Amino acid sequence: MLTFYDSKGLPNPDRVRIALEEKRVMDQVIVKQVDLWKGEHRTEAFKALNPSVTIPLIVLDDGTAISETTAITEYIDHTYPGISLTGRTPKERAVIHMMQRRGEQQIVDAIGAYFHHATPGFGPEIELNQNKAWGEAHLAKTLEGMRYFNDVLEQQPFIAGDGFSMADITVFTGLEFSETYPKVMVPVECTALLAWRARIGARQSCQGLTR
Ligand SMILES: N[C@@H](CCC(=O)N[C@@H](CS)C(=O)NCC(=O)O)C(=O)O
Repeated sequence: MLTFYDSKGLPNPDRVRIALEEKRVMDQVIVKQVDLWKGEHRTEAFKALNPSVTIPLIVLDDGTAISETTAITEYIDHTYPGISLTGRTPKERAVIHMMQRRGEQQIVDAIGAYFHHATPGFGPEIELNQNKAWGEAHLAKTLEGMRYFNDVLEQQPFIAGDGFSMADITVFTGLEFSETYPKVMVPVECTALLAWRARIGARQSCQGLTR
């Protein structure tokens, strides 16, 4: 059975959990919750599995450990039948990849930099190299990203076009984290983004994300 090192309520592991839920395979997975506030990812045992010291991580039956969210979700999408999350044709795959990368850069990673550098983040024992100016710059980047995705969703129903994909999951989890932890809200004028978020949030896979 696949083992999934999770940390509920954080965007990158949430992306993996939603992908597993979309594939309806949570019952085929062993889930291990890792408390990042307690530094449980900084142990030597975890570092041996993932030298990047980040969650999510999956470990396959043969012992192969895979980190990096997009690598994990590619594995999940190609291992289990059902809905396609990363695209079927070369064009779909490229567009989803591109939009997902924009979602990471402009929302997930940007709000993460704000959280880690300009707020207490995971606390003083974990946040050892804070740079407030760097964090504040990423707050501005996040808000710019929200406006960019609002513009995208004024033109099309989903982040990567006509169908639901990993790109939706990525942006959705970034917004959930943003509003739950550093409390950065989607601007009210971003009506297309807010309407899309309500639609995505109604999916069964997206229920109960907070810790
Ligand atoms: N590039 C990695 C980033 C993963 C990442 O940063 N995960 C966060 C949780 S959302 C984490 O583990 N942070 C640990 C820390 O900041 O010490 C991926 O795509 O999986």
